[in-house]
Amino acid sequence: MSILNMKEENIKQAAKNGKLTISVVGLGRVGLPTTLLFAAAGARVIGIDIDKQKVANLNNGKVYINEPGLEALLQKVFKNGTFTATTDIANAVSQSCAVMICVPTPLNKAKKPDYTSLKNACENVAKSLKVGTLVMIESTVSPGTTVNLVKPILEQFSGLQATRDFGLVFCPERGAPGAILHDLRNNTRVVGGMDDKSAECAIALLRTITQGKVFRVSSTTAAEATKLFENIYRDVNIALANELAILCEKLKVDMLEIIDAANAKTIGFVDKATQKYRSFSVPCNLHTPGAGVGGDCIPVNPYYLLEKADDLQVDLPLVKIARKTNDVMPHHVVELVVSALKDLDRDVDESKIAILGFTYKGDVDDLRNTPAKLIINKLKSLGASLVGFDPMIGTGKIEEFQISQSAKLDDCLKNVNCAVIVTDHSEFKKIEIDKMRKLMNDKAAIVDARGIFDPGKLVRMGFVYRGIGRSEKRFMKKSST
Ligand code: SAJ
Repeated sequence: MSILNMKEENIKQAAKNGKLTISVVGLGRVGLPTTLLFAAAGARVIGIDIDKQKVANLNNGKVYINEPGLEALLQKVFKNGTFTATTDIANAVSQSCAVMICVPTPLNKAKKPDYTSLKNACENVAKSLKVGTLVMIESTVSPGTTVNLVKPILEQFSGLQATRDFGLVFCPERGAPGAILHDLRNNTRVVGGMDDKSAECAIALLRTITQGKVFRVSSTTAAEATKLFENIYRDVNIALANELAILCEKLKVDMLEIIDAANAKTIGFVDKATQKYRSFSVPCNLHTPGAGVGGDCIPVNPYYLLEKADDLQVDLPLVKIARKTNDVMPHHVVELVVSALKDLDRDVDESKIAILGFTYKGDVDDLRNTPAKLIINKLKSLGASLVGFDPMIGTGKIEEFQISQSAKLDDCLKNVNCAVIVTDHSEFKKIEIDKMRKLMNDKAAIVDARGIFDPGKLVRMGFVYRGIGRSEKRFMKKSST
C-alpha cells in the first residue's frame, strides 16, 4: 500500500518493523543525520550521494562529518542492517515509499541561490518515482521553489502528477552544526504540503524520529518562508546587537551589562484567578555582539528571500541593512586591533598578532563564512605577522587562510603583541589570564570580539584591552573603591 494512504499509527508501526523503505538524497550535514535517524527508528534507509568516496566511507562504517553521536549512530544502524549508501539513485528511489531531498542549494557569486543540485536531484528522483511515493524537500530554497521549480521537474520526468500520483512537501531542516542529532530529535519541525495527504504523511514520518512538535503550515511556500524568516529574525537581531555595541564603545558603557539588564525586562499581569503575576513571552531578547555572522544558515538565508522579493519588486531594506551591519563587524575587529596597538605605540606591520579561533562559532569545526577569514586577510594586508590557533581545527587544515597555525594555545600566545579572540570556543573561556600575561609580550593587547573576558581584570593585569561593545569602566570602579 502507498504510504500516502496509510494512517499515522500504521506508518510508525511500519517504520519500526522495517516495512518502510526511505531514500535520502544528499548525505551532507543534514542528509546524513536524517538518514541515520530514520534507520535507527527501524526504517530501511538508502542514503544516496553523487560522491563515491562518501558512499564508500559510509558503507565501511566511517562518517566524514564531525557531529556528536553520528559515528555511534552509524555503527548502530550497521548492526541492525537498516542502512546502506549508494550512488545509484534510480535503484534506490524505485524501492522507496518516501524520498527526502537534502542537497546543497548554495549561493553563487552574485549571491543568488544556485539550484543546480536540486534540479538534478529532482530529475533523477522523478525518473524512478513510483505512484504513491512521498517526496520531501529539506534543502533551503526561496519561497515558491517547491511549487514553481521542484513540482514541474518531478512531473515532467516522471509523467506523474503531484497530489494525484505522488505526495510533495517542504520540510526545512533545523539543526545547528555541532548539535544536529539533538536538534533533529527535539526541535519543532515545520511541514507545508501540496495537499493534506502529503502533509499528514510527512508529519507521521517525522514523528518516527523526533519527539519535538511538528508544526503544519498551509502550504509549501509558507514552510519555505518560515525557515527563512526565523533565520532572518536572528540575523537582524544580531545586527541590532552589533550596531548598539559599537555605540556602547563610544558611550563607554558595557553592552553585555546592558543586554543582561534589558533582557531581564518582564511585562505581564496579575492573573485574577490565582492572583499571581504572570509575565508575557520574552519582551526583550537583545542578541550578542560578535566578530561577525558566519555559518551556512544565518548569513546565507536572507539572500534566498531577497531574490524572491526582487522578483516581486518588494524592497526589504531592514534585511539588507542587517546583512551590511553584520558584514562590517570583521572590519570593526581590525579597527580595534589597530587602535589597541596604537596604545602600545606599535603599528600593525611591526606587530605579531595571535588569532584565537578560526571557526564561525564556538565549539564547532565549521569554517563556512567564518568572519576569521576576513580578519586574517585584512591584518595580513596591513603587514601584521600572524599566528593562529583553533582547538577544533587541526594544524595544516586551513591552507586557504595562509596563516601559521600553532598546535597549542600557549605556543600561539608566546611573545605576541596582541591576541584577538575571534571565536568563542569553551577552551578560550578557561584561559588563565596570568598565564596569558606571562606568555605574551611585556607590552600586549587583548581584542575580545566575543565578550569572553572581564575587561577590568585584563586592564588590572596591564593589558591594553578592546572588546566589541565592551567598556572596562564598568569593571574599574570596584578596584578604585
Ligand atoms: N552570532 C552572534 N550573536 C548572536 C548569535 C550568533 O554574533 O547572538 C553569530 C555566531 O557567532 C555565528 C553566527 O552568528 O557566527 C550564526 O550563529 P548561530 O548560533 O545562529 O549558529 P548557526 O548558524 O549554527 O545557526 C543555526 C540555525 N539553525 C538552522 O538554521 C537550522 C539557527 O536558526 C539556530 O538558531 C542556531 O543554529 C542555534 O542556535 O541552534
